[in-house]
Amino acid sequence: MKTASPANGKPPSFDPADSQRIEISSPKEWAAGIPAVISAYKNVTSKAGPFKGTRLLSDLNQIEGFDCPGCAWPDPLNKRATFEFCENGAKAVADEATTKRADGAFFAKHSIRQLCEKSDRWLNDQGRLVEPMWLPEGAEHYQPIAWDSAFELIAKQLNLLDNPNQAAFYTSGRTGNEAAFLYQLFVRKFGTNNLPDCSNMCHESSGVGLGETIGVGKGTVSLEDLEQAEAIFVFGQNPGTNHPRMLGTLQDAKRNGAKIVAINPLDETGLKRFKNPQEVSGVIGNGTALRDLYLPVKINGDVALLKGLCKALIERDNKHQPVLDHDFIEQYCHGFDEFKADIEQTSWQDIQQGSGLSQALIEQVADIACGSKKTICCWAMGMTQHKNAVANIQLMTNFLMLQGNLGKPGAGVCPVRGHSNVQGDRTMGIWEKPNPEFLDALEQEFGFNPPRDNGVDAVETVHGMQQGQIKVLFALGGNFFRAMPDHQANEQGLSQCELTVQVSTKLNRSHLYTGKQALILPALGRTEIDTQVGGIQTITVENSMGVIQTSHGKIPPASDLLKSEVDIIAQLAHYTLKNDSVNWIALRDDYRLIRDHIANVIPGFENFNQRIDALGEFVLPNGVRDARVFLTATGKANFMVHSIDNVEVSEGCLLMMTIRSHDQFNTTVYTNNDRYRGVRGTRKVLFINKQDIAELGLHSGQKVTIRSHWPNDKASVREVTDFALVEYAIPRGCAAAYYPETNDLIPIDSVADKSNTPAYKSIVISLHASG
Ligand SMILES: Nc1nc2c(c(=O)[nH]1)N[C@H]1C(S)=C(S)[C@@H](COP(=O)(O)OP(=O)(O)OC[C@H]3O[C@@H](n4cnc5c(=O)[nH]c(N)nc54)[C@H](O)[C@@H]3O)O[C@H]1N2
Ligand SMILES: Nc1nc2c(c(=O)[nH]1)N[C@H]1C(S)=C(S)[C@@H](COP(=O)(O)OP(=O)(O)OC[C@H]3O[C@@H](n4cnc5c(=O)[nH]c(N)nc54)[C@H](O)[C@@H]3O)O[C@H]1N2
Ligand code: SF4
Ligand SMILES: [Mo]
Repeated sequence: MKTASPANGKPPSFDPADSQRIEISSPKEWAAGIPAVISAYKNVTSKAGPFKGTRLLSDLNQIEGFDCPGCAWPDPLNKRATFEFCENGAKAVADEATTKRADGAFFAKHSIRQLCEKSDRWLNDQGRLVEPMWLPEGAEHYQPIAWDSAFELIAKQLNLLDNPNQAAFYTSGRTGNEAAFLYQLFVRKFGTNNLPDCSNMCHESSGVGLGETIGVGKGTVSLEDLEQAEAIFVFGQNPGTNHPRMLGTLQDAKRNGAKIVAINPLDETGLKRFKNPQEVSGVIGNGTALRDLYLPVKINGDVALLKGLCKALIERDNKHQPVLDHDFIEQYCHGFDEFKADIEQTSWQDIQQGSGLSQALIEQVADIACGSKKTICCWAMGMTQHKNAVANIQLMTNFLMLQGNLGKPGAGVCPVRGHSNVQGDRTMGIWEKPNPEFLDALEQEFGFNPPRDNGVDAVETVHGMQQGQIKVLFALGGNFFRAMPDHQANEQGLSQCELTVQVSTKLNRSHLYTGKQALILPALGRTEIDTQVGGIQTITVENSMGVIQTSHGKIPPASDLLKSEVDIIAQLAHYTLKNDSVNWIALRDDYRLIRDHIANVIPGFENFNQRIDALGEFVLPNGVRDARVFLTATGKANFMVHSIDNVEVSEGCLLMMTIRSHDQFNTTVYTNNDRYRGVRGTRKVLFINKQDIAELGLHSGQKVTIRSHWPNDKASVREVTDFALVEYAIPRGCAAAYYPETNDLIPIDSVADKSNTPAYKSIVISLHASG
């Protein structure tokens, strides 16, 4: 029986020092400019030191440098500016290159119980993990362990299982292609498809939605397309914070005449005005106004809005205005008549009620769509983390199809990915539902029978652990415990596991909520030089637009004991799979050999090594983008019928979304500030409409308890306490708070239809005065 975790099963939500010094001011009217440059340099130089910090920034996103460990926004193809990074990329680099260390002495000093009391920010602030650590059953402290012993321990536990499906192998999206390919090969040779990943919490709804509609789960546009577009719709995305260099691309598009529409319950600063730090005018001038139109859609109101937008186009077309691309619909699409009939039957009243937007405003968006021959829809988590997220994605795609905006320059779908290699990990086969062609190719190349049954996704992993069906959780990066909803369900599941293993760079809460035994395996980060027997290694990643790029670590590793992710996986396989036909150690010694296998297995990677040797990057084929080929069941792009099923919010309740601040990377919290939204010193805030505050009999600044409501919830009460109300421009009935501190409010069963993504952005809450 493990006793280390705190008895109440609840991670402390916040810094004890938090909310002592709240400062609230108006949201900023422009993004980037000088404050972003200062913040970038301050971060790297203070954490990594002036010399190493400056060196790192000069290599960031350069062709011979390393790929930014931040988001998946692409770099310009075959050309780079001197400074090809943003403020938040610099923060991600600084966080990895920190000179602080969480070593054996640190763990000897702090028990698990004590560490559980610390905030996420404090944990991350302790610095890099530098030696393998082991938490024996019943122990209060992690203790150092030799690498060999760690591998032996894992191999023994894995081989003790009754069947391979009792283990699950999670991946976070920072893992490079070579490690990802090797990992899925090992997992499948071990005998399971249990490969949950952070995509399950992120763009899974995009993959599922696009797969059914256009036959490819990825975006269909390049940076050049965005620059050429005549209209760009940005749905449910906050690029000023989460993909900052996208603002530069939007600025280019705007200068070429594009109209930009922002669809978001919050009028996010980054989309208002951009001062490009790379331009003199961005430093001393007023910058560029980006969005032409802002639509304050209600949380979860996008299905209604999109149906309204399609209705406006169809109504105009019915009046013989040349609006729809009938040739495209005729030649390339399926299901138009049914779609059209459904849209015509949907009333403007339902559309207005469901979206919270007037018909007049939706007609204005339709004007922009009609004035454009090349339209792109971009989106991120505001669309994918709802119960009806797949409907969101499919209706966005259908809206584009009405005007033939797929598979032509300047037009298409653009899901903007999160982690720097989350898209590449999927391409490499990190997927619990692999397609048969991929498995066939794997079988052919490696001469084994890969398992054919689907494995578990992230939510199913928690269920599996709770039910005692999953006994080992191995995580390649990430912070599974903190990133997932419902800590109660998670802790219950994890504590029943025989073993949990985290391959990590920094300390986080997943190291504290563990199985009976736990291991921390410290890995090299993206910035660090990766030396193997065969010399210094290069890795590759795939950005959000299907471009494969190389990445070369530049600084010496934080410790001699660190291993690369490839090394860790290769040794894990070597120890676990006895007498295996694959020479794992040879693959570890020279990553080029892994790439040769990838070239043989995955379409689009032919001559992989040769191509990266020549140019350092190449573009993967994309049937929709390149030739309007739709690999769907009908062989065409499908129109999909969806009804407006808004989440039901009862009287006196609000619908809350969980969002990122400007100073965090997912569960890694850098500071308690959110510069653009005007919040300093605290993350314990709830953004809410002024009139809702008054109607609920509360007042601005007041501390409240937030309680969530879910039909037939297994937990008796889900609540977080002492949140300060911040009056904010947000539609009535809507509220917003930061992730991950509010993840406990979300039951594990609250998920998107079909994609099973946690509905992190549709939480029904009530507010209760504190004290
Ligand atoms: N600096 C930094 N960069 C990051 C990350 C980070 O944490 N920090 N995380 C990375 C990852 S993994 C990801 S997935 C991306 C996330 O990037 P984003 O998706 O931009 O991140 P979120 O903060 O979740 O923001 C979602 C946006 O959707 C809006 N929204 C919420 N609900 C709705 C809705 O119902 N409809 C509409 N139309 N909008 C809605 C919110 O107001 C918010 O602006 O960023 C990546 N990049
Ligand atoms: N409420 C709410 N919850 C959410 C979301 C939301 O919007 N709202 N968003 C969801 C989304 S989109 C995502 S993607 C998930 C994120 O889920 P994860 O990807 O699991 O979480 P991260 O916070 O990105 O993981 C951070 C940890 O990764 C490790 N790490 C960093 N770099 C490396 C590396 O190079 N190698 C290795 N091995 N480890 C490394 C560090 O130890 C660090 O502590 O969270 C999801 N959870
Ligand atoms: S936009 Fe994303 S990938 Fe580019 S520098 Fe910023 S954080 Fe890094
Ligand atoms: Mo993500």
